[in-house]
Amino acid sequence: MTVSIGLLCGTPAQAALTLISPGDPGVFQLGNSLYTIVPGPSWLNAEAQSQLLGAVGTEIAGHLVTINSQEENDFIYANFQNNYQWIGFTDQAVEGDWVWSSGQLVTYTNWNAGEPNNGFITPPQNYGAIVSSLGGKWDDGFSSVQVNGIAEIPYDGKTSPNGVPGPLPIAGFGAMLGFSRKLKARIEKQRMATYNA
Ligand SMILES: [Ca+2]
Ligand SMILES: [Ca+2]
Ligand SMILES: [Ca+2]
Repeated sequence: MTVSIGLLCGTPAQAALTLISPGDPGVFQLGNSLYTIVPGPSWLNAEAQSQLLGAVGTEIAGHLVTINSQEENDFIYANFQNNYQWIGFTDQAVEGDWVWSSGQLVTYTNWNAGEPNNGFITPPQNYGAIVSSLGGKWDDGFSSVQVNGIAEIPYDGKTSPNGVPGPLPIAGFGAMLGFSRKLKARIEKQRMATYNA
């Protein structure tokens, strides 16, 4: 479903988030985060798609996943087995300075042996991916790689960003199911796309 937050608050619309919930098809929860696949094909588009998602009751925009710990990496590896998928790690601004798109501090890395190698050619590899065929290790990939990403969306199930109970969902499960089917179709289409490590 799409909710205009500005409209609900009686102010000009500034953002529209598609809201997801624990238990929705393809949505997984770990602690105060929800995770789901977002379509690429590029890292930049997958990040943009992540920023269009929020959780029902919380309504804070997501990002490509920030992997903070071995526990979170194990969780992502266990639930998203699509081989090569974008995570929110990038050194696009300053070569070799890897940062999370969420702005969170780097507390954990899980690079595959020899990575990040920047690809050795131009344009360089500036975008992080988790690779299930490598046991959940990470690679830095080219912007031309066409794969999906994994989004992480803040969720506490109780409060909105200003600390008061969030608005009730204004669309039914049918609307959410329609959204999920469309998303699944797009993801399946892109799953056929090729990639290069
Ligand atoms: Ca995280
Ligand atoms: Ca790089
Ligand atoms: Ca690489």
